[in-house]
This record gives sequence, structure tokens and C-alpha cells, in this order.
Amino acid sequence: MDIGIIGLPNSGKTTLFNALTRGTVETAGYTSGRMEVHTAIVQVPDPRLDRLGDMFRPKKLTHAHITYRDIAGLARGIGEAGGLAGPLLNEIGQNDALLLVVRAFEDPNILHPEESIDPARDIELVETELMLNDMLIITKRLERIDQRVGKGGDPKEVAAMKREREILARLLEHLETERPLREFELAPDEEKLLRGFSLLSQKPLLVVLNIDEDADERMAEAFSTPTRPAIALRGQLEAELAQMEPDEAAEFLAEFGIEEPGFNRVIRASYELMDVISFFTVSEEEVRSWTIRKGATALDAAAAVHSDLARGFIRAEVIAFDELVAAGSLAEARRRGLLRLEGKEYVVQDGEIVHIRFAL
Ligand SMILES: Nc1nc2c(ncn2[C@@H]2O[C@H](COP(=O)(O)OP(=O)(O)OP(=O)(O)O)[C@@H](O)[C@H]2O)c(=O)[nH]1
Ligand SMILES: [Mg+2]
Repeated sequence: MDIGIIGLPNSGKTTLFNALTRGTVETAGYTSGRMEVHTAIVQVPDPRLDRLGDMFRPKKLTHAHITYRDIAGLARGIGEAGGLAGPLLNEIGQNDALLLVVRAFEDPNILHPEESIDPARDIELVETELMLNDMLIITKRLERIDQRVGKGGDPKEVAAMKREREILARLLEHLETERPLREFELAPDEEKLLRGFSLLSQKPLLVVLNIDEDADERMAEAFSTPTRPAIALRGQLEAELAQMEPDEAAEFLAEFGIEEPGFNRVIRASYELMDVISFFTVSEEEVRSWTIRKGATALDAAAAVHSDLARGFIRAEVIAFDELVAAGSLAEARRRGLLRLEGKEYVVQDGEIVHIRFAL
């Protein structure tokens, strides 16, 4: 799962990237003129996995992970411009979800491309660029369809194109009301059709307000909508925190009265953004967290682990996390008959421990 970090120049994208990934990419200066992308893989913190680690003492403990990509330089007008815009928009389009960094910190020494601090305006500005990009893509596609349909040809193909034209026209209409495609309910076949287009305003989006050290985190609530959550993070402080040794970090957190590093919150929120759940596999070798989409079946879970498990699938042995913890061990859970046997179609629930029985 890839998450692209986007936002206006100097909003703190690289600072946030460093905080999330404990990286040390240079932040100073105005890098947006250059097309550069930094990538890092981050483990998703999960207390349940740690608990299972304590229980099974495996040789290896493997977290779910997210790939973050720091993408420089989204600015006003880029959706319609040439030059950098093409590769940049491609770069954004490759991600499963987007994290929009919005400047909410005051600092007279750091230039704001719009010359004032106004998070609501900046969010709207970026959303508009995403929507303009989508309108452009859809309009181009519609033109091509019209040309092709005009030429006639295989009736089946023509019918499919007309269907596509009808869907795209509805999307365009929606975009013209200045609402992102995230807010457009798609039928499954429509979603499938659109997958290849990588429309940007359709991607799940998390707003991260980059706030001052002494600002109130709750200010994020005002920027949150049902289809676009928002959280606040003290970017600079968190980037410093991410560089500290554990002892030093603990002391630092205590001093500021912070319970948990904010970057953990952002990592979890970006994980949840993608409509996924985790299930666990356990053994003495490895205790591991796996990521599947919400609603995925036991067979999907098997396939996530290994294609052989899906091919030779017989049954899944399943137990909820809380039940296993209450039983104290897998053996005890089994003795109490808490392990359920489920078939291919079973919908896996978040946090379940799953063991696939299979034969090849
Ligand atoms: N005071 C303050 N400065 C910050 C904060 N976050 C970032 N900065 C500073 O703002 C400047 C820009 O931060 P970056 O993280 O490089 O911003 P960016 O969005 O990656 O910028 P571009 O890559 O140029 O688009 C740097 O000098 C940072 O040190 C913050 O929370 N408070
Ligand atoms: Mg940067």
C-alpha cells in the first residue's frame, strides 16, 4: 500500500515524511522546483501484534507496513500546466491513498506560496487541482470515445464504449459541482472501469494540519468531513522526536504531556483510510500481521499469505484476538473449543488470528 504525501510548497511534507519514517531527508529550502520523490517503508504500530509476540515469543515479529512517498511541489495551476505537471500528476496517481499536508504553523521566515496562513483555502486549492486533473482526463477520454463510436465497428465494443461514456459523463457532471469523486458512490462495475484511470480526487485523502508546538490539536476537527478525515500534528516537533533514542523520546513526551508520538496516530489513520483490516498468523517462527481489504474472505486471506494456501484451501481456523488473549494460549483456546472452522466464503474480521488448513 502506497501513500503519497502531497501539499503546497513549504507546507512541511518532507518534515512529516521524516517524522513518519524516522528519516533524515533535507527539508530546508525550496525544493519544489525539482521533481524528486523520497520513498520509505513504515511499520504500522499495533499493540495487538505486540501482545501476540509476548504470547508466542516467535523468532520474527512482522508488522503491517505502508510505503510513504514524499512528492514535492503541488501548486496552484499545476492541473492545467505543462512541464512538470505530467510526471508529477503521474507520481500522485500511483498511490492507493493521499496524505495532504497543510500548513497551519506560523513562521515569518518560511515563505508561503499564497502569502498567508489559511488551511481551509489551501485544502480547497489542492482539492481543486486534483479535480481539474480528473476533469481533464475524463474530457480527453470522452473525446476519444466519441471519435471511436462515430466510426462504428463491432456492436459489442460500441455498446461498451457507450456505457463508459455514460458513466464518465456522470462523473464529469459531479466534478462540475466542485465536489471530489470521493463523494461519488460507484457501483462495482463502475469502480472496475475507473480503476485504470487513476483519478486523483477519487483517492482516499487524509488531511494533516501541520501545527505549531503550542497549538491545540483539536483544531483539526473543524477541517474534517465524512469523506475526508483531518488530524493535526506538530510537524517540526515530531520530526525531532523521531530522531531521538527511546529514553530521550520518553522524557521528551513526558515533558510536553504527550501520551504517544503523533506520528503513530498519523500512521494508524492513514492505514484506516484505505478501508483495510489486519489479520494475524501465529507460529513459533513468526507472528505476523497481514493486510486485506474490508470484506475480504478467508480465501482472500489465504491468497495474501501464499498462493499455495489459496489453491489448496480446505478450512480456516479462526479466533478473535480478545478470545485468544482471554484463553491465554492457543492450546487452551483449542481445548475450550474457541477455534472456529470457517470455509472459503467466510468474511474475515479485523484482528482475527487465522490459520489456513490446506492440501496440495
Ligand atoms: N516553525 C515550523 N517550521 C516548520 C514546521 N514544519 C516544517 N517547517 C519548516 O518549513 C520549511 C519547509 O518544510 P519542508 O518539510 O521542507 O516542506 P515541504 O512541504 O517538503 O516543501 P517542498 O518540498 O519545498 O514543497 C522547512 O524549513 C521546515 O523546517 C513546523 O511545524 N513549524
Ligand atoms: Mg519537501
